[in-house]
Amino acid sequence: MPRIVIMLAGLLLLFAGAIPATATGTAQAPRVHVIVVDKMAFGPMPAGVRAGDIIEWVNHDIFEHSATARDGSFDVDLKPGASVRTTAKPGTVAFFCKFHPTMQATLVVK
Ligand SMILES: [Cu+2]
Repeated sequence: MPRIVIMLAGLLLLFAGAIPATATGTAQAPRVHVIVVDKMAFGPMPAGVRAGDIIEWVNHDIFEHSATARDGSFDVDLKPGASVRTTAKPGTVAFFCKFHPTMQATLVVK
């Protein structure tokens, strides 16, 4: 009898801990979004990026590139084959490559 009471109490504690995180959605872990740079262009922009998520910039080209925000919020140098991680800040940010200014894209972070 005491054993089953302890088990039930344990189950209740488990559920009590789990419900607030899933119900409010505030405890979501940061996600990683990959942006590939290849053939002198930024690949498709990830959808659903939230503030605090990780952006992983991956350069598949044989040239050095950068991802340089026009508002100065990030400036990532990408050697050939390199990958660099940054943390997403909220906003809509246009960015370009310092070495090839015609390479441009816009990242949306909610
Ligand atoms: Cu470039």
